[in-house]
Amino acid sequence: MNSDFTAALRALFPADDLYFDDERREPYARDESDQGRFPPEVVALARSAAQVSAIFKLCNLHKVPVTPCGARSGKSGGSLPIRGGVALSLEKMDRIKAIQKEDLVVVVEPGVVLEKLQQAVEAQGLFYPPDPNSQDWCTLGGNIAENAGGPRALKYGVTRDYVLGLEWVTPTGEVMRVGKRTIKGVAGYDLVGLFVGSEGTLGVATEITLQLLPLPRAVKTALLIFPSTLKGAEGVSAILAAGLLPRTLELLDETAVRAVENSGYAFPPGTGAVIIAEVDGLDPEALMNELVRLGEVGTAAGAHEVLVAQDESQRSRIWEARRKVSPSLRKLTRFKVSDDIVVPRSQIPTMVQRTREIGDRLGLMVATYGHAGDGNLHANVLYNSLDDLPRVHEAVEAIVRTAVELGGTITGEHGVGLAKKGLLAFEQPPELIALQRSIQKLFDPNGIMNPGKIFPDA
Ligand code: LAC
Ligand code: ZN
Repeated sequence: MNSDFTAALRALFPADDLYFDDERREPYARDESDQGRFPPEVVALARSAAQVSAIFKLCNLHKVPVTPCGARSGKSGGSLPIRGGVALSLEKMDRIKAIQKEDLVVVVEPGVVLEKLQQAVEAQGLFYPPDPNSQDWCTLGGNIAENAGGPRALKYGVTRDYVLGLEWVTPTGEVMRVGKRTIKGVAGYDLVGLFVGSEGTLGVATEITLQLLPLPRAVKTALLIFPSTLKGAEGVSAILAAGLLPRTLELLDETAVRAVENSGYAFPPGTGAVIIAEVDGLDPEALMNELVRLGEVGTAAGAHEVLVAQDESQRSRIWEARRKVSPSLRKLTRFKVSDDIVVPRSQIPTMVQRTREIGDRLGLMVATYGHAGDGNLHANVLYNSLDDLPRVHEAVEAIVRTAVELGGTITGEHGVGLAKKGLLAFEQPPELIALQRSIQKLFDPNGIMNPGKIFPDA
């Protein structure tokens, strides 16, 4: 970064919105991916699309890499400035601009924290379902960049399904509106579909138009207790095959259960694995019937206990246990790699079994949990010594290959980012990767935008 670049940057941003000092740059060197520390040379806090456009133009002129970020809650390293340069944070663009109740639409800036949006729309009887399980700190811009999913995707789909339109700044600094603000609309290519999930490589959203749903009037949650992980996985398949559509079907395997117990949560004696099932709708009585039916199917598949949350506090206790999984696993061993594979739903028991076998074969502890109803499992490889790393990489590769073999994918919601760019070729042939690289080149001819992500190194 030369002095001309820094001088031009200082002309674009007020001094308070540029961090050059070590202390304030440090947090921008990390995210939730455990991929390492990559400090940017400068952090710039954007407050408008015009500034974003100007900084992208400047970065092109001086060939300086720029990596967009928000809350840095991502799990694949998407927001890590691995080539230094600028970390462009959208965190200060945090206004909810409009909630249009009659249109069931909300317009937000990218730095809005998801929970703030959820609370604002719920206060008006509206509902925004996607929630990657970090709602108290993740931002909408990051949700868009990664196409975030989460527990409720089973019934309600993922972020992409709610994005109607975007104000988008391309890597060369053009500000454009893509998409629409109506439910239907097919004019031109689906650029919203291209941009959502582009992991910060094709530009950034500076305004987001989302569709909403009416808020379900009733929600009921149950904990199904199984003697073993395999029985739990079979329970998931059985529930789905019975034609039930709960809004969540989360599975915690034996290791995940143990980790959560270590953090102070008590499951009934004999708990091997658990399913958290949640149903929602308009009529509480119909809902209770649905949950009873779900419990019967679960019991037939091997659940020895079904506990239904009797009130909101019991319900939030259950979800607290679920939210604790990832941090609790982190405490079991010194290190962990968290995976995010998806398999067709019929293959969930096979995937769970094979993951266990891979861990056993390599002598590594593996915990599997997650959005089993979607076939989306977070397989975490836990280890204590950096000497284990070759085996850990072997395990991750084997898990990912198995998912692809079973008809699945290498990532369901965390993205490829830095963590999995070496694994993309397991799933996609060279021609497909080449086509995507050409799209990237079209948008970002100078390769300044979040370089080194998604695609394997040449
Ligand atoms: C979860 C995040 C890690 O499901 O995706 O907890
Ligand atoms: Zn998840």
